[in-house]
This record gives sequence, structure tokens and C-alpha cells, in this order.
Amino acid sequence: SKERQMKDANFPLDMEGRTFHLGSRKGEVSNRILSVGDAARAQLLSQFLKPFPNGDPVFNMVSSRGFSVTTGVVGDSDTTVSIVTTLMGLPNMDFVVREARAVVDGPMAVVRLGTCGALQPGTLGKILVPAEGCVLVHRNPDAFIDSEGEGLSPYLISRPVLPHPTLCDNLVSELQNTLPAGLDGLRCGINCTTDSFYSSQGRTSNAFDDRNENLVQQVMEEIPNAVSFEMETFQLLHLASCSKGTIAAAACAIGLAERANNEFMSPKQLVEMEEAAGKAAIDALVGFDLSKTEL
Ligand code: R1P
Ligand code: URA
Repeated sequence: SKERQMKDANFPLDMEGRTFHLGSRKGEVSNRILSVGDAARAQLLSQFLKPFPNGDPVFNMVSSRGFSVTTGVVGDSDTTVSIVTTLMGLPNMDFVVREARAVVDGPMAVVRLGTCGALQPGTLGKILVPAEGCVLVHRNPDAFIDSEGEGLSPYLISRPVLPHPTLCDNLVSELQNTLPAGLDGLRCGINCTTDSFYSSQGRTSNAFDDRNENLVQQVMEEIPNAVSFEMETFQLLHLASCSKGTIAAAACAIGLAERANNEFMSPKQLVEMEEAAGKAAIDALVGFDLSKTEL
């Protein structure tokens, strides 16, 4: 609750050793984490987690900030996975990765299963995998200052960060096995993480000065193999690459909305894909050798 007494302003923990935002403590989070955006996806995929061999039930908690952690054993294995709801955007992924890292001992593997805007024609409903990397597309506020912004680009595109190659390969082969359309159901390329669902994904609005009418075209010209727009993967892959070899990360996202023709998946199709891709992501985590997080 809000009344928790915290200690250590540099990395706050409460008196029970719980982190400030994710709200978990040692023993509650597995070394293998499936990060999903929302509570409904976490709930759907918790069907793949079973009670612990000692009889303890599947662990579940929701923090005061709305993050949830569900930890259990996968199938007949004795391997645990935690499903964490990461909510939306770069700062929330930062909380999840840093605060999970703080309460887990040893190497970690994290896979994100999200939804995304599908950039390539004909990829609505496919799973888009940033096997070739992930860039950050973000608004450049300086460009919007009337007196000083002239000549500055209103949106900036970072260089790509890469997923962990073995974890990403595991994910692709599990997806191939699990998706109804097999290989046809997925497309690999570059993902673009953005700092807005709206402006930096090229959604236009009369309510704001966004200068983004040509942004999708610019992204596709600069990154011809861009497959998706979403809002967290860059932060996950970037932090993993800065984790001193302790975190392996990979990601995939369901093409929920196709940008070229403005089509949306139906809720029923979305649940089917979440279930298939979620199973694949969990199996990819279970099959990953944690001693190989270092690149
Ligand atoms: C925007 O609607 C949200 O959907 C995508 C974006 O990354 C953003 O978080 O992912 P999730 O479905 O995982 O939330
Ligand atoms: N998530 C996003 O970030 N963008 C989309 O268009 C759909 C889902």
C-alpha cells in the first residue's frame, strides 16, 4: 500500500524487501520471465503454470502500481516461469527489468509477448519477431521549439539493439511448432519501439502539432525490413545488453493492427494467437540454458 515505509533512496526496498513499484521480493520471481502487456493476457497464459512439486500453489501478486507477477512450474518439468504484466511504455519496462533483476539471483532470461502495429502489407495477425534487431523511434522535443527547432528532425531513430541470438532462435522455432500456420504465421525483421502510440507511430491528429504525416514512410525508407511498431521491446533489449551478461532477452508481438490498410484483428483471433504464441514463448524460456546468457 501507499503507506509502506521504504529504505534506501538509491534503490528503494520496503521493510519486507519488496521493490518500490513491481512490489515483489526474493523467492517470488523466477529467473525465466514472460513479460506481457496486460492483465488479461497474463491471466490467459497462467493456464500453462502449475503448482510447485512441494504442493505450494501457483504464486500470484498485484502491486499497488498494477504490475502483476504469477510464478509456477511449467508442464511436467521442474522449471519455473514468472508471467509479469509490464503495462505500457519504456519506463514500465525499465521498472520490470530492474526490479526483477534486484530480487532474482543468478542469470535471467526474459521474453516479451506483446501486440503491435504491423508495418508490412499482409502481416495482420502474424507474429512479428525482431530477430534482426529493434530501434527506438522517439519524438525530439527540441524540434518543436518555434524559435530554435528549425532544421531539426521532429522524430529521431536510434541504431538497432539485438536480441540474444539463442533465445531468439528458440522463440522462432517454438513459434513455428505452435502457430496454426507454422512458418507462414510469423515474420522476422526489425521492430520499432516508440515513445507514443500516437505521434511517433505516425498516427495523425488535429489536436496537436505532431509533424508526423510522413513518419511511417520515412521509417520504411530508412529501415526497409521494419515489421512492427510497439512500445517496450527496445527498453528490454537495451537493458539486457547493458546487464553485464546476466540477462538474455528476446521478443515477439502479434500484428494487431495493419497500418497500410487500417485493419484490426478480431478479439477472438487475438486470444487464439496470444495462447499459441504465449505457449511458444514459455517453452522457449524453459528450453533456454541459463548458463549461456553472456554473449
Ligand atoms: C499499446 O496499445 C500497447 O500495446 C502494445 C504496445 O507495446 C503498447 O504497450 O503492447 P502490449 O499489447 O503488450 O501492451
Ligand atoms: N500496439 C502498438 O503499439 N501499436 C499498434 O498499432 C497496435 C498495438
